Amino acid sequence: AKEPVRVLVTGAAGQIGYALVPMIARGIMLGADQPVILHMLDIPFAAEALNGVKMELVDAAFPLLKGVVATTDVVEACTGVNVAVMVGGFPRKEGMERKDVMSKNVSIYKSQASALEQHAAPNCKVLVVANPANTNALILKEFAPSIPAKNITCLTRLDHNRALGQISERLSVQVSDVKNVIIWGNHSSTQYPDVNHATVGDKPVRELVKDDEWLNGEFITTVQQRGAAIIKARKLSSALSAASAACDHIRDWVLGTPEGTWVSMGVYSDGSYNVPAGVIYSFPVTCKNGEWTIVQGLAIDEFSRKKLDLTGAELTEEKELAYSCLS
Ligand code: NAX
Repeated sequence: AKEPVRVLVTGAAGQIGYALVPMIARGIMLGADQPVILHMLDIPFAAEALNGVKMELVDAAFPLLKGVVATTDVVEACTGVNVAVMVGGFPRKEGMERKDVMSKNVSIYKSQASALEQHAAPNCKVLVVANPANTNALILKEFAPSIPAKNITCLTRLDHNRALGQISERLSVQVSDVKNVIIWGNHSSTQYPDVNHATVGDKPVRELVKDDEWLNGEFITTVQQRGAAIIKARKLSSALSAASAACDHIRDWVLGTPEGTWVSMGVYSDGSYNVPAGVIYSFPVTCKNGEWTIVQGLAIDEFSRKKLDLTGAELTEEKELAYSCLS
């Protein structure tokens, strides 16, 4: 039998946490033959709710779940973890300045970076979900210098999956037949959902949709604004789809992407495609042997170029704002 993998979920008493931990315990993240031990962290205010989640995990009698650590102590939470999914953060409340929210998250991610660096298992893989996801991941990277930069990523797979979903609905085809959309840049409304290389079967999505106006307009804004549309409908932000995307992200990273398919991940930019280096930017990637590689050589037309630059500029600006919160 395989050794259990320790998976940390921060913010585990929140809504994404509640959807995510049962998926992990059922093997959706790491495979149906991979035992797991869940480490759940939240803040003292949520300790009782967190304990309730732990009780439900016990009650669900998941065969793959070999242990549960539920704690408000960041060191205990981080100790020995092989995978860390960072969902906990400070939400933007009405009337709050952007800088104030950034400042709260910078301080959270700075201290959690140190705890992971000192106590996580070697080669721990980190996925940041909490917003501003790209910049929180960057702060985590900066304050955990001994964790390889390639091990620190942020979630844009939800946006990627939303793009697949929109194309599948538009063409009335199975979502599993739509491949190779790309989310470029920031997990924010400046992200660029790109279908120029996407296919259904062996046909380009652009040829099948036959409506460039829709693809360059409404399709993009629908994906960019989908989070807001869910809040409007549910009066709560996306949770099951975010949890599912987090599982997809880690599963593909650890177990590999299928041949001929890429996915979108926020990763430490090396300046590929002439976007800013030194920020966490979402790229098309393939994964093999537990490592991601940016897909190279895709043609970028003029329309796309502007959008890659715009979202890159926003990330540079967020990086500066985050740094200004440190001083
Ligand atoms: P909730 O507010 O339901 O849950 C957040 C939890 O984090 C709470 O239980 C809170 O007590 C906890 N928390 C706060 N500070 C903490 C700390 N320092 N250490 C540990 N836990 C802490 O939010 P939820 O809807 O679950 O969303 C979580 C985060 O995901 C938010 O930042 C949200 O903006 C972000 N999202 C990111 C998405 C993405 O695609 N990257 C999509 C979904 C979601 O909007």
